Amino acid sequence: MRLFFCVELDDDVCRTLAEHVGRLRPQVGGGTWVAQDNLHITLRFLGEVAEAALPGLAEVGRTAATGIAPFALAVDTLGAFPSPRRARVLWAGPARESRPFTALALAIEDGVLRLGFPPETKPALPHITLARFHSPRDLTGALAGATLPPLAVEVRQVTLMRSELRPQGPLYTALSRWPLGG
Ligand code: 3AM
Repeated sequence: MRLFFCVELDDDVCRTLAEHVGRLRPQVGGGTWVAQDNLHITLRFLGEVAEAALPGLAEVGRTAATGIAPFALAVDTLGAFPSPRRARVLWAGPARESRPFTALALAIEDGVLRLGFPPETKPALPHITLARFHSPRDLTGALAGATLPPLAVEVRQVTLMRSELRPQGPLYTALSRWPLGG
């Protein structure tokens, strides 16, 4: 099964994001937009994982979550990977680095490396993917005029999510959740 660790978002955060994204969408045009209920912050993508690995991953999730106290992420910025001029991913996220988020992602990385997963090569930047583009798009204009209301994402738990890819978009199912701070 295809799995990833993530931070789920409260319904009100998803709703507010979806409203603002709705305004941005005509300007951006095209792209594959993430369904409101699927918005999340990825901590670590794992890919295809055998069922036998689940107990080990549960231990990784539990240990990482227990070691970090609950924290808030100020989601106040819209951005693009790898750059606004050649965007493949449009995201919302915090403008500033979040030490607790980085610590949480590193704790998970440490745990999955011990289980034998190959190392993650990309830095763990907290972001909520809003849309993906098959070919790079110039979003400098759309992003220059776009604003987000400051959103406080309360990070209270880590989720191990299953992703089933379907033609109409992925179906996410939470397999386990662990509270931060134990
Ligand atoms: O939340 P984001 O968009 O950053 O892009 C996928 C999504 O991340 C990413 O895992 C998250 C949940 O699907 N993802 C999908 N396939 C991937 C891959 N092969 C991947 N990340 C890395 N390698």
